[in-house]
Amino acid sequence: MAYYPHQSIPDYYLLDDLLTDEHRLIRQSTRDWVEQFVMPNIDQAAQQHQDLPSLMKELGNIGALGPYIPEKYGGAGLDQISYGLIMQELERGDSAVRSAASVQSSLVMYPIFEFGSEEQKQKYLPKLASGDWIGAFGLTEPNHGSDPGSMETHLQDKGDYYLLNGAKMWITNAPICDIAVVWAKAEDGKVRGVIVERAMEGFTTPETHNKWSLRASKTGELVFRDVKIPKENVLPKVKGLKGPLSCLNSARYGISWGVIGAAIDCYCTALQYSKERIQFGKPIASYQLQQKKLAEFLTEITKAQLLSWRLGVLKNEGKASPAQISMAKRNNVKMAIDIARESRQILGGMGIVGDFPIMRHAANLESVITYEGTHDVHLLITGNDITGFNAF
Ligand code: TGC
Ligand code: FAD
Repeated sequence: MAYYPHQSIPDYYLLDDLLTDEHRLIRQSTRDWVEQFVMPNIDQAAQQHQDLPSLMKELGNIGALGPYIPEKYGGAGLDQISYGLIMQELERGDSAVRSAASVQSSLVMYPIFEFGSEEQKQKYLPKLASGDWIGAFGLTEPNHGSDPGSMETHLQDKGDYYLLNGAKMWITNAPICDIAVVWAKAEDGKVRGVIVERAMEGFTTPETHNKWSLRASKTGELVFRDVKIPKENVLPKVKGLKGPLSCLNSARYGISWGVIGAAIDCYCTALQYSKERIQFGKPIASYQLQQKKLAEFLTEITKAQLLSWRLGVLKNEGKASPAQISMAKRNNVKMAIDIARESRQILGGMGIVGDFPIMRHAANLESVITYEGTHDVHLLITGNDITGFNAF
């Protein structure tokens, strides 16, 4: 593969000055791992519709699972900027790699840490942090995607246990999960979170095949037919839709950083290629039309870096609002997908082959712009926040 691993990563506004030595160290070690483990193998994995072998164990080894979960539960006890930088480096490799880490960290470990009992934390978090266990997050259903409040999956109280029935769709890592954090309506109509284990009778996870996007990530369904859920598997500390939506705040924040990595990989590839590719006797980088594209890429990447960094500071201070997170997720994913599409054009025909990473990033970002709240849903969240009118 003709990717350019050692070119300099853009930092046009010297944002490194805003980072601590620890931040830079964490970013560098994640970057080194991505260049050794992801870059050389990812094209083949994506072409063959396979995830990278032992990915979760590898991510556990580099501390990318639950980076901000306290060390006593197996996490790394890092701050939110560190989490963001890890997501950026992982997605520079591939969105599927970032997805694996962000689902496990923000959508599985976070709710267990935030809403779980002490027993649940001790039982699940260390094994999830090490990558020994793989987790999935079940919110979306076949009939309810953007509107999870209308979910049909439900719990029936049977005294000693609950009976879980229903189905979740489009679930990252469903086919390979050991546990799933699943959101279902109890008989009082309130949404509850339950931890479903692979061995529970009536629980199946059929795979979704033939995706053209996120091909190095497994996606599937979670199907529940009279699954007996012991009462100790219910997350005790949250009721209502704010439970799953709080998890999304954490994952969406991570995505706002992650997609900067995908954009950087496309930008660096297009810049290098444009300097080497000669047409009409000169490098195509010498033509104004190509320079306009490259200059705008760097401008947009720099703006996105500032947005995510500031959001990280607000998150560290406990001040980031869900609407601020929506703005960053929406803006940065659109920035990245636009750069991927335009970079592909700079490479001409070479832009469509797996020798370069651009087409893979562009295809992946079609999922990223849809999951964790679509581009339009995030606009409506901002609209609601600034006008006070709900347009859903
Ligand atoms: P609404 O009435 O507005 O709110 C219901 C309750 O939730 C609270 N709330 C939030 N709490 C925390 N964080 C947030 N972001 C919150 N947003 C709302 C709200 O205050 C209220 O609380 P309470 O106490 O009053 O009950 O709810 P709604 O039904 O009108 O819907 C709101 C809407 C549309 C914004 C929301 O449902 C939404 O975000 N929809 C998009 C769905 C989505 O993002 N799904 C993602 C599924 S997971 C996924 O895609 C993983 S991809 C994995 C990978 O990376 O591979
Ligand atoms: P819909 O909600 O049907 O939306 C279709 C279109 O209608 C969109 O353009 C949307 O913006 C628009 N729309 C919807 N409502 C409105 C409105 N009120 N006003 C204007 N326009 C509107 N989910 C999980 O729970 N866990 C996971 O791990 C997970 N992983 C995923 C992995 C992949 C690869 C993909 C593709 C999805 C994943 N999802 C997951 C699901 C994802 O969150 C949903 O696809 C997403 O929330 C959108 O739901 P939907 O696909 O049902 O689209």
